[in-house]
Amino acid sequence: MNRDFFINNRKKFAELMEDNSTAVFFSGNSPRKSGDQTYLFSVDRNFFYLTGIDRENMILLINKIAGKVTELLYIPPVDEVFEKWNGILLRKEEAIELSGVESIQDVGDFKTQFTKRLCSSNRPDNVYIVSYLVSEDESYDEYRKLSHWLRNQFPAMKILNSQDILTSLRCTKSEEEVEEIKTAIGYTKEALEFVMKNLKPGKFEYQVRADFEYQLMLRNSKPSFNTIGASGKNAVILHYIDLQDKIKDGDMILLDLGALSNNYASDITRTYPANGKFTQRQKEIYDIVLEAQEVTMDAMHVGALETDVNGAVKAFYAKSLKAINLIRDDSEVDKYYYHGVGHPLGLDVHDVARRDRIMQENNVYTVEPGLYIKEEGIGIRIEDDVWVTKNGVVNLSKDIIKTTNDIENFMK
Ligand SMILES: [Mn+2]
Repeated sequence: MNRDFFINNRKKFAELMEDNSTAVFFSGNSPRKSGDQTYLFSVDRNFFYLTGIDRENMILLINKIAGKVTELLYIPPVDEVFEKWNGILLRKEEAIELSGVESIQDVGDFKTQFTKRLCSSNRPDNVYIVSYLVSEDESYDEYRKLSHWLRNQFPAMKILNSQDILTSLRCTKSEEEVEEIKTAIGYTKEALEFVMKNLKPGKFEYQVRADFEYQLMLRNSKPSFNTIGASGKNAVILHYIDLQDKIKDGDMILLDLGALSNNYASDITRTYPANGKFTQRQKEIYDIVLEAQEVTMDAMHVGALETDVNGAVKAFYAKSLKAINLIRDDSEVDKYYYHGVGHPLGLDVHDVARRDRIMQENNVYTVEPGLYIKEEGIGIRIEDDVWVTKNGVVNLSKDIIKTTNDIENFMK
């Protein structure tokens, strides 16, 4: 991605922060597994959004003192022994090139320099940390440690939450971000086509997952979350990630999955008949879910309340499920449809969101109605990723086939 994007993100953050403040952002570390082993590193998405750097153990500082903004990036120093085992560390020049931050420091000096800054004559009045929930104890570990240290050492310092600013910025996607999501959707499409071609009864759910993730790996991508592959009755479990069952003839498989492109996520769900042909009943339910998707997209627009969009889907289901005699009363919809119709999408699969959730221009949402009829072993969800523009919603994943006809023809 173009580094101007990240430079601009910092600029916008600085504009929105209070004067005489300093903001601290951690890139995070690989969680410890056992002994000297760690889990795979996944960069803190706020840090990536502000720097474009996907590396461990770094700290970004944005200072705004008397209206003047300065930026500092702390990175691990070159360590030849570390590099022999773990790979080459990012050099100062590369950090500047990627992020556009001009001042690069040694991460080992952070605490001393930061303390000095807080004691100096032009010290900030406020320190911004990332806190996901209101309580500081709920924030990420490094932020929690920092806030405890601040409270002990600098009790007069005001601690502010930078997540509010970051959320307002990250909700509005730039053209470049939408392009990344589209790329991630493209990988998902190609991998799903491979899955469809290789799907057959007798295959195990984990093998379908392997088909999908193998195709992502061939494209130097990876899953944006744990792949869900639920056949038959398993599909009524929304986040089924066991994937141990053998797929039976006559069953469908619900695949809720996605890929990453530069840390931007796609999130797609398709439901396919294992043997390539839907039964009449499966088709009937499938077409209701497909129509629910249209109802959802029609209800979405700039200024729409998320709760109203959810309400529109439920009203549609109430009508449709009564028409096929599955329910008698509107209140019974909850038995067969028990989740929200979508969520914001971006650097996080369940992306940061404002509390009011009024749809605004350049938001990206998933649209994922479903129906889950446990007693019939039917679970269907269809999910696309859409971009809210002032001219209406644009379905970014419309090229991933989803009508029963198109699916049956493709799988023939
Ligand atoms: Mn989703």
